Amino acid sequence: MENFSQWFHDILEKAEIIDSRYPIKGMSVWLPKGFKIRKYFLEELGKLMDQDHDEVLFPLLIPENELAKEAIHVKGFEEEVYWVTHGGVKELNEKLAIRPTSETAIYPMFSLWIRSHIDLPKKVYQSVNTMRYETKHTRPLIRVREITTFTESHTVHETYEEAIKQVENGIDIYKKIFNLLAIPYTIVSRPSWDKFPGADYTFAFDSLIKDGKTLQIATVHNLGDTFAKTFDIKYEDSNGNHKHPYQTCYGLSDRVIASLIAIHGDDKGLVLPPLVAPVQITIIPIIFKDKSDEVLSKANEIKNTLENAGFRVNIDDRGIRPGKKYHENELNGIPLRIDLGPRDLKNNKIDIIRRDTAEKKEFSLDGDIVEYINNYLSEITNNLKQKAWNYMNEHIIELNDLSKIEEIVLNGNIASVKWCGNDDCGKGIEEKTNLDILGNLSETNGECIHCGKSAKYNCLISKTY
Ligand code: PR8
Repeated sequence: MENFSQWFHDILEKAEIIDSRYPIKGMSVWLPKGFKIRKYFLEELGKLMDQDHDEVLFPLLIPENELAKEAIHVKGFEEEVYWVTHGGVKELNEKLAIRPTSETAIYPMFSLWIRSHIDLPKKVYQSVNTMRYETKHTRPLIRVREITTFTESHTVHETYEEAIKQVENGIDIYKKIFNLLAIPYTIVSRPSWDKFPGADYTFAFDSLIKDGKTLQIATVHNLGDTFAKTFDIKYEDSNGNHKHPYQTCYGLSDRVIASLIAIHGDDKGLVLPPLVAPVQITIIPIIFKDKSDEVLSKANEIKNTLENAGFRVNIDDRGIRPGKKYHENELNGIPLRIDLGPRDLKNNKIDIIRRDTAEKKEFSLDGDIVEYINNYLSEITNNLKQKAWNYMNEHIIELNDLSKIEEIVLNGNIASVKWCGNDDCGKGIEEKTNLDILGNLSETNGECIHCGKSAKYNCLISKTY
């Protein structure tokens, strides 16, 4: 993959994920294949979210006065908000913001819903579209102006400790979904200048893309009681005292789909983790005139068995050359291909070819095909996970010399350095190197790579999207 940017652009088009020719910058059309990947992703995420949150659906529009209430928050989004100013030809009395995120839509309602400590904790989420007038270079799925797959969670708690705990829970949920998708990640606490606007602190998941840049794929924020104070959210505790609760929020987006395409794909096309593959197994009947009925009926029998067990199966019996079918299946990232010809019928076996390694195995149809395929798909997910984690870990380089950092990072790596944690020093590093401090990975001691004072953190530095 010589030129990642071109590869990514081409794959979205060739594998029919999205059509980015929609005539508004930063907005694309989800095509049927892409939409299915998105749907299976959202279903799995929904299952995880539903275990501990209630799903809700808030309106798209936010009154200007609500958006403006939280000063730091509104400042952070000032340049990115789309406004609705007219209803038909009539100018609205109050401008309405299209949600860039939903704190200021949800929290005024929380203030109506939350009365007593028995209403807490409250944990809700929604999967919606949001709009941000991004000023940086837009890219399909990666930096869009209409974020079509924004799953945002908002929680409210009696104590700060509970909010801290909820931040950890949010992190755990995201670890689970990324593990299911075989996406490797680093988790850091963002430096103060890169926190979510209005948050006490922000944890972020980043993944390393093949062009050497990191992509922020999820964030988890502790909001403290800042928003509760602004939106007058109060509860009565068990002693009858009225208090402001503590809040968290966390979210992820279309970028997760971008990262799974970018991380696992290869020169032949998509390589999809089985969980989100629109088709998990494709059966290719090798048809000769006299035997075609028998081959097709066996193919259908296998398809039915596998479908009844819950797999997504397709028989590719189009009248085109098998070579062309193989090529298309590879492009579409279908995890397993089954070849079935008259000779296989006679020997009561099939050939199974996996997309991730191109390995071909023979399977005797006397065996339990459901169990075999199930195990094989898990093996594929595990292999994708292992490969992707190895790649990322090999590209995290520990450094103690600031003069080498640009070369190392611009060669496609993430640098891990010791840092004092001081804002001015950190911004100094960013200015000198023209790179980005991702944030703190863990605590440490020793010497700061920049100012030489005592170091507090192992800190990651990269070129970010
Ligand atoms: C919040 N409030 O909003 P966050 N295109 C694609 N993905 C994007 C874009 C974009 N333009 N902007 C952000 N994301 C909090 C938490 C409710 C939920 C993705 O946080 O602003 C990024 O992966 O960090 C980002 O981490 C995630 O949405 C959440 O957005």
